[in-house]
Amino acid sequence: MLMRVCMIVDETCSFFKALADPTRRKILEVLSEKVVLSSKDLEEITHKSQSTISQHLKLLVDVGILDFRQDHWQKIYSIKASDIYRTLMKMLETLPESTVDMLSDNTRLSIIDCIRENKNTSRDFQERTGKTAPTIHENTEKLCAEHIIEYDKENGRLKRFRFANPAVLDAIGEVTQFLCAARDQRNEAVSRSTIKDTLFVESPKQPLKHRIAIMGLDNAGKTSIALSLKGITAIGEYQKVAPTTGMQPHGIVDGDDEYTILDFSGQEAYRSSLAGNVSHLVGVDKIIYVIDVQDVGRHDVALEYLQEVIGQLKSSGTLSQYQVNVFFHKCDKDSEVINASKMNEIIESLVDQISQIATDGMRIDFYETAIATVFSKKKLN
Ligand SMILES: Nc1nc2c(ncn2[C@@H]2O[C@H](COP(=O)(O)OP(=O)(O)O)[C@@H](O)[C@H]2O)c(=O)[nH]1
Ligand SMILES: [Mg+2]
Repeated sequence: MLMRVCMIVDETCSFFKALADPTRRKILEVLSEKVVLSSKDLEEITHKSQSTISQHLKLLVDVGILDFRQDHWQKIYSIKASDIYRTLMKMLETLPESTVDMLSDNTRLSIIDCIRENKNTSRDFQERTGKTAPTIHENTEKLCAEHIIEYDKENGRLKRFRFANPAVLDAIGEVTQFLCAARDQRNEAVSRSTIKDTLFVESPKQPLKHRIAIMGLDNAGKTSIALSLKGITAIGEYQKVAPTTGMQPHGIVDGDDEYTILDFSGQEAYRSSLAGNVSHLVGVDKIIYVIDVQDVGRHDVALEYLQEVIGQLKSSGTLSQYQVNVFFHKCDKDSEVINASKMNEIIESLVDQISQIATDGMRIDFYETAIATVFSKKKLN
């Protein structure tokens, strides 16, 4: 069986936490029978105050299991992920209610995820979670006591854990798939709104066809940015990115707007010919200049190249036609290479240096950018 599973333990944990509360479970139970109800109805059924109920409803909407529509002055709720709800109920036919509590814990979910990958010893769990042996022991004991996992007693000193009840595995598999799909959708929505924001060109022409040049050193992330604006969110696509040779156009249509992103190679040989001949940039509305903030050793070269391009445009008398955006790229949120304060320091210094290169009357804006891809993995059994 080919199964796509996301490793999103935190989100899975929040999902089960949302289900672990008796009032919220009651809300779901009622909605599973009545299909749609207003918050007022739910207040009456659960005998809870309006503010309590609305907090519970918000949480269930946030994790994606409930949906609502506004009907005049009130909200009407329904179960959005009814398949998942049914799978969860099926799980609870064979297991106690407390199973849901068991699954709303990061350490225990990570242990379960390890077993799913056939990494089934305490040592595997310690490695995955970074938790101590006693903590792992305590949690495996709890999972065993609830009959979620079990192990062979005769199997020497090394315990190998496995699932005791396939319904749990089904439920978790379905929940993670659901959460993965929701995350993909969110990323796509973000990337769509980002298109307009990123590629927006002042004083739009008729018809609305824009040309945008994306430039910078090789490996700065130019092609990845173009791909992400095209709405490609799968990490595999980014790993496959080969160095661009020459110039590669990417077409993007967004409503009435058509954009052509000219992805210029940043390899040395091509850079010098491009900087020396700016006729490549005729008809371009906007230049996005990408600098890899993490590639500190090549910042001088990156600034030199930018200076050359600006110098050429200035001497051809066309500089004022261009909007220039500088992207400080690979500003990864949790970068292991550079910490946040160092990153800020680097960016401040780059802004200073570029401001000196930029001449008066030039339209130049600075942005921090990063591509956050969905972490997913494939299991082939
Ligand atoms: N850490 C990090 N890596 C990135 C980011 N964007 C792109 N990359 C990686 O940077 C490398 C170079 O990207 P690519 O788009 O080929 O750069 P180009 O040569 O400028 O077109 C690839 O391995 C990308 O996966 C980002 O925001 N953060
Ligand atoms: Mg490229």
